[in-house]
Amino acid sequence: MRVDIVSIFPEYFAPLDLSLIGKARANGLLRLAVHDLRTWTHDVHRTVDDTPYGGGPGMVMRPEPWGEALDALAPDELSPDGHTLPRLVVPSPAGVPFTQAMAYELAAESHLLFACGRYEGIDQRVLDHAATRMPVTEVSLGDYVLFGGEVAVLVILEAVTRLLPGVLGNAGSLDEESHAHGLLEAPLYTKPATWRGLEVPEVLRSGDHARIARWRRDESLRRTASCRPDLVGALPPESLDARDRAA
Ligand code: 6GU
Repeated sequence: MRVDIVSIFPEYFAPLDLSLIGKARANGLLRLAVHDLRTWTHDVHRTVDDTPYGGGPGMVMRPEPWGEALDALAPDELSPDGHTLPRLVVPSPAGVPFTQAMAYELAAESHLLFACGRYEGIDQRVLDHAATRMPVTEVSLGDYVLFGGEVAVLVILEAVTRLLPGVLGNAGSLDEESHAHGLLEAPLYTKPATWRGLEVPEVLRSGDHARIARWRRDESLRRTASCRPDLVGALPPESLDARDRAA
């Protein structure tokens, strides 16, 4: 997968050299480039913002540098390597909620282009114009406000990269984890069997795989009902059996 990120703070993305994302980059599963938006300014002050039309607090990102950045990174002409237009992803507290389902959707794209807004946001015409040429998705991490899109891109990219084929050593972990089946994962334990007087649940040491699966299912439901009742409500009815309902 190819990923381009445009930001006025390219330094925010230093952690993308680390750990499993760094490894995915090193072995070519992820082709990532970070671009400074100010590359596409032409005044001595390299201005990217101005006051909002209609008044109000703060500043808005001017459309011209963004227009040039998107022209450069998503050119209309087909390049020699036969590329297709990217999907433009714009982090914004006003976007659609980012979910594991959307992470899978983005992981299936061949090219993502992230536009990181700062200040109050980007001039709307940038997104409207881009949408005439490529798919555009405004994405929110949740119901709170960040300074800008940079940290959101780190989150989204981590969720997406671990779904790329070949990135996770054990792809089975994708099937067991929280949100894989609309439920939160059951609690986990490792050795020692007793620690500070606390025991690992006996069932997990029983070797009875059917009992263990049933225990995990019950704990998963219990935890989800407690932390995320909204998720239990959203489960398809056929995904709950009689034992689930009793538990
Ligand atoms: Cl994606 N961006 C910003 N700036 N704030 C947010 C967000 C995104 N998601 C929640 N708050």
